[in-house]
Amino acid sequence: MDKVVTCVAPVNIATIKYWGKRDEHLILPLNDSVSLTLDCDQMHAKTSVLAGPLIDEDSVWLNGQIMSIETNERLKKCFDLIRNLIRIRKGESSQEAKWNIRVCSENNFPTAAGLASSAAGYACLVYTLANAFGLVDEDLPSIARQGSGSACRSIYGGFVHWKAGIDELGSDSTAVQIAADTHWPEMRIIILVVNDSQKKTSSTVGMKQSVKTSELLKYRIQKCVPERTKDIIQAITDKNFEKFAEITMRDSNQFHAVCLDTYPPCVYLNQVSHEIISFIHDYNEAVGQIKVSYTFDAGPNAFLFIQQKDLSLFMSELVNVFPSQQPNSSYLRGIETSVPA
Ligand code: 2P0
Repeated sequence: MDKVVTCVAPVNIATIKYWGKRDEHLILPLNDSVSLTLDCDQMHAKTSVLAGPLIDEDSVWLNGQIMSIETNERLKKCFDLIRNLIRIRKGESSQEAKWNIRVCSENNFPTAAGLASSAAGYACLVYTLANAFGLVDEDLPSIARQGSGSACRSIYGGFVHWKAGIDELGSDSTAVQIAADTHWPEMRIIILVVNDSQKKTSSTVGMKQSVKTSELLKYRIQKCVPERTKDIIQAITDKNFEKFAEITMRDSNQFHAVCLDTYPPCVYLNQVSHEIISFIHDYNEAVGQIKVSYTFDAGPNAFLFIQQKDLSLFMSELVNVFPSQQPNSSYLRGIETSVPA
């Protein structure tokens, strides 16, 4: 290979949250999750790969800083799995599996701030490596999953279902596309960045603690997620916004309830997040219909879903209530992003 291969992978926003693993090493989840992948020109990771016999060692640069591959089990695993795939597809003695690889990756948004950076990062790494070696393969979501669970969902655009699966080796734990990004052209996402600093408890650590200590997590997995997953897939298929929006809000709230039920608790939402939640419910009540919904990942930043026809009225209310970048107060920056272009 004598040329650099560059790919872009966007973040995905979960409407049914992944929280808890049944296998820490293989990154197998306890429950199904559902998400929407943003457009490539929005929040994304951009990764370039160069591989060849003349490259002296593997190296990975993330946002201008070199990463240690040897001490990063997940990064190492992704390299190993891609090399395995090369041997499977091109033969045991393939020289390409022995080449060293240089990777350079950048996010165009804050890293590790609860904005799904690892999902975009690992999806992009695996997809770019696969492209560099000419491997278009159905195994890519499973490889990306072993970098970061939610990364398997960013391999696909549009609406995506990550099936938890039951196989101990994870053969049935993979992502499938529910609908392409063209399916629901009215759908928009507004991202309100409340705080873009790195979160205190990483998702990996937080979910491990929840599995150990939260009774509510067990209830959520057995009694709530299976039916919600079925219902939200139906709502997406039918483009039933009210149903989609209600399930999304309920699932976000339950996920954060699980975080508080964890001991010691994982507190990801802050005062501004709670003000946004109240504002959305007040707004929907005032207009007499669910026109907008929220979801929060492992951080205080809000992801709002709304349809294009309702956007301008809502935005005018939003900027009234949350004027951007007020000095000396917790502020809220709005990035409006849309799905699809
Ligand atoms: C999600 N999150 O479904 C949920 C909601 C955060 C809150 O997937 O340990 O970074 O790498 O598998 O994928 C974040 O979890 O965790 C996440 P690992 P990951 O989007």
